[in-house]
Amino acid sequence: MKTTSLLFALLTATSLLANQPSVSRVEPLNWWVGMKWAPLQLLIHGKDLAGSEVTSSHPGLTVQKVHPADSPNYLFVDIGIADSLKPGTYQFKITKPGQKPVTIDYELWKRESPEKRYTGFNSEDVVYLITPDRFANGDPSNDQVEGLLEGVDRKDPFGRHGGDIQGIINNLDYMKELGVTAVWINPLVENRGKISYHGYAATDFYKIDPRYGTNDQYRQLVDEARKRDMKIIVDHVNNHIGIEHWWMNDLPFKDWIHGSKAGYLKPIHQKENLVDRYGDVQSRNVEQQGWFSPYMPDMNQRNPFMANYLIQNTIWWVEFAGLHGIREDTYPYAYLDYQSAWNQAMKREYPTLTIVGEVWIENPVYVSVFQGGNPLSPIDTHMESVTDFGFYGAAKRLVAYEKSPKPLYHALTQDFLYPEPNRLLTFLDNHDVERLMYQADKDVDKFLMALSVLFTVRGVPSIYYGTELGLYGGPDHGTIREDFPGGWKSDKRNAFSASGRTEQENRIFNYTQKLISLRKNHPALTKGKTVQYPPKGDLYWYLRESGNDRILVVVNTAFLSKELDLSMIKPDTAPFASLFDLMNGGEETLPGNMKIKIPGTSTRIYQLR
Ligand SMILES: [Ca+2]
Ligand SMILES: [Ca+2]
Repeated sequence: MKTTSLLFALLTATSLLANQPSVSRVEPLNWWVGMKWAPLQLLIHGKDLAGSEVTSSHPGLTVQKVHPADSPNYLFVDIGIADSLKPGTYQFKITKPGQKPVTIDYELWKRESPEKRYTGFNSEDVVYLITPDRFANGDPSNDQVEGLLEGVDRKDPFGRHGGDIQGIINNLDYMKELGVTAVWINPLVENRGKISYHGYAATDFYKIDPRYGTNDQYRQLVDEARKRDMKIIVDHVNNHIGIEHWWMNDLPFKDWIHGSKAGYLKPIHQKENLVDRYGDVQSRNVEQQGWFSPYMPDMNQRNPFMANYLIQNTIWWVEFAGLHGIREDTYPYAYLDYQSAWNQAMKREYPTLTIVGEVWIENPVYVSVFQGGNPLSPIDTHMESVTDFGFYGAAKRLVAYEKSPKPLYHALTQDFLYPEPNRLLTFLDNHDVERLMYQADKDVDKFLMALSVLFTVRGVPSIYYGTELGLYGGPDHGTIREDFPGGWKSDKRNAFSASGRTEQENRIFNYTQKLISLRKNHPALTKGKTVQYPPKGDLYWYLRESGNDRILVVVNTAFLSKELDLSMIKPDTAPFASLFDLMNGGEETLPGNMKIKIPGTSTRIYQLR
């Protein structure tokens, strides 16, 4: 009898122990007092949490609702935070009948003064895009991190090269010298998987990849940038994750992601069908629910807990680091109703933050519907800016394919489609497409001709790191994202300083620096009105005007010089008597016949005086 009781007691204790709840993760990691977003929804992950009661240690911190998940190892808990609550550490108690309760500490922080902290970016800024693994290795001690598969291998174009946050901090002064005012950095959150140096396969949304540094170091980067009057733009992904993401082995809900490792849809990258009034539903679903790659599962933002999770995570990073803007990856691939709600939530919390959505379609018709306030769009995205792939697709044709200004002229004639064309993010290259020097087939004149256009048209210009040197890159992602020369101690030369650059690199650097400075000093270029003229063969010209600041830009894509008839140009304000060549210096009085020569393969930027 005794033995049986003992056995029974032992069994009970064992089964009790098996059901003892435990907590391994609470997200968001912390929150702040005085946020607009409410209620805060905590994700609590651990073991055997289903059926638990959650209580708080303070009346100012109320547990409004505990939501069970499909997996017994999760709780989603709605929390109310009184504005009067003092920042500090509070406790939540998780209690299951007959079990020892689990207590978790949760920190509520004081918000830092919002002045300057969240100022967005606009056409007065110049954006510099960095692929952090390839820019500069400021801390070789983090190149190899225990527990992460990929170590450093600079010979492999698709491997990790060791660049990091410290490398970016070390070179902020270089960027300042060039004149850029905002830095967009490809994603820095943890990517545990293979071939993940690009950063778009997140495996932990709340952790900077240890090969780049720490969360605190990221905040330090933003602070260091702010000291230099520079802004930081986070690269964010609502659409997909990496297959090694921690929750893939224990999904909270059956519909947390679309499909499963065993079976999933594959997008056909026909984004036009999202706005096609005749588009079939099947293809649309494939586009929005397909896995971005076999290693990048697709998140289901129509699961309300997933939607809350992603919105809170974005707010968390902006608040934690004091960010100025967001570049949202693969915008059309996530549900458009969710994306719109996400944009609105961000704007409610940070009215001055700028969000630019990546819409990779080289046709303004389709890009334009993604800018907020467009009545032609099936849904108002409430998004201030979109990546101007329409401009990119046309402007690269100045130096490649047709080698003509006509596609650019035609693309700009379609600006009537955009509610705010001057808010578009313009570019000639980025981390996904061939570098400008590659497009120009190593022809420096062509390269500078196109670069001059980028810095004199409407929009927010952005360049990819190394474009200021004319880096050539290659035909694929691994080689496009080449190492910045001098970012590694063992490099033969250091192109971060003039003495380490070749003659050609210095020519391009100085030219870029001058274009940026010109843009900063001329309101006509940043916010002036545009008047463009139909191209005459290889000759194309446009006028930018803001009050008395009148700038004439002339592009000649022909090899030989061409004549421009100035009598066609009539600024709003007053007639002009001379032209001042802003890049090369020198004033020219108007010839009697009003005709000037524009050298072959060049862009001339004149101020009308
Ligand atoms: Ca490193
Ligand atoms: Ca999707």
